[in-house]
Amino acid sequence: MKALLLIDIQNDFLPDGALAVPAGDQVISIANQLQQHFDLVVATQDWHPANHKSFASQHAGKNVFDVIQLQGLEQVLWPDHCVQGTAGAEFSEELQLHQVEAIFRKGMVPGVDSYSGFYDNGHLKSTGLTDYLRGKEVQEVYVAGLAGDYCVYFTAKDALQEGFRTFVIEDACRPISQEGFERAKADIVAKGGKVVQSTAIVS
Ligand code: VGL
Ligand code: ZN
Repeated sequence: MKALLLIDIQNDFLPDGALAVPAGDQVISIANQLQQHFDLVVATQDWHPANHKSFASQHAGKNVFDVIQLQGLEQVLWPDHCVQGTAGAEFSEELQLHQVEAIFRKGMVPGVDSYSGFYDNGHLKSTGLTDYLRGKEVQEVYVAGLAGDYCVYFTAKDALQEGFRTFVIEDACRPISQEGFERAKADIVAKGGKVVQSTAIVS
């Protein structure tokens, strides 16, 4: 079985959002076209409490994009984003959700960030996504969404580690930094994953 993971296609990552990913809105129509080609579609949703420690606003004297140590992990400090219950945390209104069977939320624990749909950044707690996918007999995981160099990358890396055949759908992702995305894609390929285009799936 083949699953499509739609990563964090939420208003705050779209143009005019709190943590806008350049051209992030361009993934939406591709994500919509892709869904009918999969046995299973799952979405992730970044879902932070207002006092989340990944927010620069929670650290006196720190600025957005500074890097700090947080519970022993390197942490980029972000603008406040995807705060639970706010419009910015909602999925784009243009994203089709009727085929999305489950939504895995992440980033709820204030002291630890969670880029991957599978685990927090410290790999301390599972979201249950691995067991969910195995329960549906999924062997192949295709990853798309935002941001290509953060949550897509960390999700794909964990998918590989969990033993899924893993594909990043390059044109269905947009990164915060293009350079970061190039490194991310190279790392996924080095770890045995594949980078593919949506046209190879929808045609
Ligand atoms: C993300 C930074 C902070 C993402 C989430 O979805 O890639 N990036 N939180
Ligand atoms: Zn976040």
